[in-house]
Amino acid sequence: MTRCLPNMSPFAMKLEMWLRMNDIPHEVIDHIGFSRKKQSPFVMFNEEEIPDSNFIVETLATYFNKELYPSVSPELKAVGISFLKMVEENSIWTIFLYRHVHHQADYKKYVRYNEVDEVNEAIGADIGNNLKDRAWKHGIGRHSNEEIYKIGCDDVRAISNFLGTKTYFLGDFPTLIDCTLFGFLTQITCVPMDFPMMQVIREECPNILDYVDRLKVQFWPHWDDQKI
Ligand SMILES: N[C@@H](CCC(=O)N[C@@H](CS)C(=O)NCC(=O)O)C(=O)O
Repeated sequence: MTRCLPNMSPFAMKLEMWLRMNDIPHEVIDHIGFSRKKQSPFVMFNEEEIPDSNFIVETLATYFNKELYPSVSPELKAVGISFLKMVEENSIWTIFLYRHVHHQADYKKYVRYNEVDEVNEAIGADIGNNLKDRAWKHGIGRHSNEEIYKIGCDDVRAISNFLGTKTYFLGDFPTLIDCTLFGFLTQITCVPMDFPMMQVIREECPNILDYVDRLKVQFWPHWDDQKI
């Protein structure tokens, strides 16, 4: 198996990035399991389980007196929230479908759920079937593969166009949307599968590669030691 990322969950990557960005002490537990809402990530905080990356950051932001969108205007905050919803409710499906459903065999090179080969295989197939079913109910699963990738590529172009030459997505200060984007984009840029979205990034959106690198260098200095 080739290790390429600290975590193969974009939502866990987003959460860890936010904790790092805000200097909140934490310990990452390598745990294949779900919260009471049957999703990951979740945190144990003051002996209480908090599921869902957005509810987690809201709870911790209140407790540690942090702002999710510090130093930005209400208009820019609205843009940040809109892109966050686009990525988390729409773009993310295009990666999940590409790797877990359309290219399950290839994806096995980069992720391992269990030491036992047969169990690993069965979990991978289960995740693929579950995602296919959920994608159909969401609606995106009703499109052809090409249409799904077009949706992903268009979202990537929108991210690149809005980012432009700015340091962070909303300007001079890092905010929650940078964490969501980092979690999403690294699943494409760091996993050497032939994502159509990666082709767009390479050919049309070099600013995305610089942006991801910038965030990595600033907030994740020991990245190479933490790839799983
Ligand atoms: N809104 C949730 C989404 C989390 C999510 O979709 N996590 C994925 C793993 S990356 C998951 O648990 N999928 C299993 C499922 O939804 O059944 C959050 O922000 O934490």
